[in-house]
Amino acid sequence: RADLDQLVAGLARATATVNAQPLNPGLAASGKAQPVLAPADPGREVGSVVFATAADVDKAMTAARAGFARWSRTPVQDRAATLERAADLLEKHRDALMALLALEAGKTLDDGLAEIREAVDFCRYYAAQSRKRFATKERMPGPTGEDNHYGWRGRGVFAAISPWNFPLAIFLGQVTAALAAGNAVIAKPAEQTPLIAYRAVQLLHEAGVPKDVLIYLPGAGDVGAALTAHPAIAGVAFTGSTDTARAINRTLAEKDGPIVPLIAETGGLNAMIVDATALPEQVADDVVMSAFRSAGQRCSALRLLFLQNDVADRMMDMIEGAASALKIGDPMDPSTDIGPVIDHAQKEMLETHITSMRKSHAVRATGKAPETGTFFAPHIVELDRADRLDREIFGPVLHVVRYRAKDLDQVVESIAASGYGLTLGIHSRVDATVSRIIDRLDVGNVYVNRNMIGAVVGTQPFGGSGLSGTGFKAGGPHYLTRFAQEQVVSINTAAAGGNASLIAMG
Ligand code: UN1
Repeated sequence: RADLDQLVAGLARATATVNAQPLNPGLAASGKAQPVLAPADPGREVGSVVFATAADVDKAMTAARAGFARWSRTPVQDRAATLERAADLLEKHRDALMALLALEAGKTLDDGLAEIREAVDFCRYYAAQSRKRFATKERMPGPTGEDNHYGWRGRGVFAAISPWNFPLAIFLGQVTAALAAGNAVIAKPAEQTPLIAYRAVQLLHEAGVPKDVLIYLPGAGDVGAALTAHPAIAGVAFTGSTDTARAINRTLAEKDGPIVPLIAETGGLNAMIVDATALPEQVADDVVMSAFRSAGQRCSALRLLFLQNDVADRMMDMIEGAASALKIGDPMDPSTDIGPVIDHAQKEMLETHITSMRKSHAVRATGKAPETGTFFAPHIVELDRADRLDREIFGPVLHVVRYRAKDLDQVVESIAASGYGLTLGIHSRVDATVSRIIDRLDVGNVYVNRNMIGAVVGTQPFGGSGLSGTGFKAGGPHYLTRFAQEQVVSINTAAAGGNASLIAMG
């Protein structure tokens, strides 16, 4: 309790307005000043930022090209140490970052703390991975008189385009992966959450990432579009909607300059299957956590729950009971379970969805949301068929379908038919059922007899396939290699002089 009081007092002190200033000399953004408003309290200005315009992209690129030339030759160990210093700084500024996450993104204190933890983990994990993979060249066997050295290098200037739902963790996950692999980065945060990204970039600069190696470019969609279309861009890391990922793919295909990769994590129409052998109390907890916590604003969140008929009534009662105990309100209050949704547009989208669902389905709200601010109470929608839901509804709305035990294969087919493949939950104590479901579905992250959110960096690499993205797993052992390029140097050691110094570099 004393710790909590101290934390809350610290947060109150840390809620100063953040007015983003140009971070790079000569690279002041040329757009309009934008006020950033708090979703929980729209009268409150969290700070302001000047948005970049498409015209600023070229200047940023020229600077970042110069930064890349130096950073790519900086020893891997030094780059890794810089990211580790950034992790220390994030921890040091925890309270101020939590306050900003609550104000700008409406994150509860639990979610804010977890998000900072994740950002710190990304810094440390990618630093460690870069040391392991990139610090030494591997010697490949060759015939007598020949030596082959296999190694990795950065690709150039990466664009990092990130979402508002994890404005610190995903933002820094992309940025630090690209940096650890030896790239320079131009980072465009979501337009709803530019201030937390601004603070993160400031801290990385303070840790020693040169200002022209990491360039902060806040702005709207036109800035992202100009960035991905720039001929000198060497790759794009993107998290956001499937439609935007497609648009980026088209832009990359058509732009001048080198052929470059897209690393994309997009949406999900994530399902959970609960059979009659599941433990009801655990199901209720896990469903509420997966569907409603973080106001359902996670790509990993549960959208479509399949309940076996025999247990469905009881499970529904327990889920509704647990959901109605959630407290919706001020994200800075430690007793709050669910904060606001990100903005008015998102709230309206949810209201429109619920209104249209009400026409032919039973819909129940399980709590009461405050009137002011962009709050939205959790809702449960009972569907007669899974295909009534054909797109991701990003918010605290759970869709439920009942199924008969003999129709399990149809349930699995209907999940596959959505085309998404991000997360999947299974609650069953029959191993054969669990394997049968897993075998038939192309889903990136499967959670068995637990909730289906909160993948842990390093042990639960996260990312999906199909409509859910390129399938490269953030926080996993192979992620960094997606940002780097391989090079093999083959040396004729029998030639006069022997090139001994080149061989030594292996
Ligand atoms: C997202 O919401 O964009 O596992 C993906 C989790 C988080 C999800 C991140 N890492 O819940």
